[in-house]
Amino acid sequence: MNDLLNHIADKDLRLIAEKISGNVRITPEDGLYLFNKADLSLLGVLAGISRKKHNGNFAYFNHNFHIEPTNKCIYNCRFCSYHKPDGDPESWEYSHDEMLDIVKRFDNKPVTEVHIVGGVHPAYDLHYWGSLIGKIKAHRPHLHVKAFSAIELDYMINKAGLTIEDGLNRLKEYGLDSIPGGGAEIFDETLRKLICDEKSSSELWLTIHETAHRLGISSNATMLYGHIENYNHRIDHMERLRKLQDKTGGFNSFIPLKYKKTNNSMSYLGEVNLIEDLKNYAVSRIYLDNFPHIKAYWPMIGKESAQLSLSFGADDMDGTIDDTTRIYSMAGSKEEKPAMTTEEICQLIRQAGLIPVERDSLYNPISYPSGPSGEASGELKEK
Ligand code: V47
Ligand code: SF4
Repeated sequence: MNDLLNHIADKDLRLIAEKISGNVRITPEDGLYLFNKADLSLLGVLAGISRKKHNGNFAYFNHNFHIEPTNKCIYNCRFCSYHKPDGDPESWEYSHDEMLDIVKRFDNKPVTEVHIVGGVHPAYDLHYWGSLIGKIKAHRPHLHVKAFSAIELDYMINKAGLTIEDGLNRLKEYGLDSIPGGGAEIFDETLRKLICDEKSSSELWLTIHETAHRLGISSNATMLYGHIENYNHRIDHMERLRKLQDKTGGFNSFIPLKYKKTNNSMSYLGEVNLIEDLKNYAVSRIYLDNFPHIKAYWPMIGKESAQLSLSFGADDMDGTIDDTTRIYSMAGSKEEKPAMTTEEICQLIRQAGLIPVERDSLYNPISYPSGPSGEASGELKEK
C-alpha cells in the first residue's frame, strides 16, 4: 500500500490517502478535495480500503418486497415523478385489505422484509398506518416492517396530535421495526427551499431519526444527488449524518439516490453520468466512516451500475424486490419491472469478485449462497 501511496503525485491527495489507509477520519475539506481532485481509479482503491475494513469481501442482499400505499401527496417536490394530487386520474390508494393481499402474495416465499413508503396522504394519521402494520404482523409476525420516511412520519404523528417520541413509540408498539432513509434529499436549507420547499426541514428529518435511534428503532439515510447541488452540499449533507451517527450509532446504511429526470419539473437538468455516480459512492464510503453499509439501490441506478459500484465502496445491493416498486420506473429508471432472483443477485456479486451474503434487515447474515469464503463461486469463470 505504501508503494501505491508514494505514486500519488499531488501531496495533499497523498496525505488524505495516508489518512484513509491509516484509519484516520478525513475532514470536510479532505472530502471536498477528493471530489474535486481524485481520479476515479484512485477513488476506487481508497473506497476499497474503507469498504474492506467495514465489510471484508462480503456484499449483502436481502429478500424483500415493497408496498407503495398511495401516490397521493400533499407535497409537490420538484424532483418527484410519483406524486399526484387527490382526485387525479393517475392517483392510486390501496385499502388495508389490498395491501394485506400484497403481503399474502409472498406467503410461500422466503422474504424477510417489507419496505413501505409512499406519498403523504392528507387523510390518514398514525393510527391508520399503525393498524396496517399491526395487521401485517398478525399475518406474518417475523416479517421485518421497514416503513415510512421521516416526512410521512412527521405528518402522521402530527395529525394524531402526538410528540415525535410518543408517536414513534406508538408505532413501535404497532410493530414498526425500522425506518427507511427517504426524505433526506439534500440538507442544505437554501437548496431544500428550491427543490422541496414544503416538506419537513432537514433539522426535523435529523431529529426524527435521532429520536428513533434513542428508542431502539434503527434507520437508513439517503442523499438525493445529481441535481442543483454541488460537492460542498454533498459533503455538508454527509457531515450532518456523520455527526448524528457518532451520537447514536443507529444508522444501518447510507443510500445515495441519483436524481432521475423523467416526468418531473426538474427534467431540464438532465442526469449525471456513471463516473459521477461511482465517485459519489466512493467518497460516501470514505467520508461516512461510521456507517456500516453503503447501499447501491439497483432499481434506481440499474443492475450493471449497482454491480460496478461494489468496486467503488458499496457493499449492499438491497433486495430481490419482485416487481413491487414503481417510484423509479416512473422517474425513468431502465429497470421498468424491477425483480431479481437470488441466483441473479449472487451472480452479480460474485462477478465483482465478492462473496454474496443474504442478510436480514439489520445485516445479520442469514446464508452464504457461495459458502462463507466464497468457495462455491465457480460463476467467476463464466462470461
Ligand atoms: O425521498 C423521488 C427519492 C426517495 C426521485 O431506506 C427520487 O432502504 C431520484 O428513500 N429521482 C424515496 N430519486 C425512496 C427511498 C429509499 C429507496 C431505497 C431504499 C431505501 C432504504 C429508501 O426517493 C425520496 C426521494 O429522495 N426520489 N423522486 C427522482 N426523480
Ligand atoms: Fe410527496 Fe415524497 Fe414525492 Fe415529495 S418525494 S412529492 S413527499 S411523494
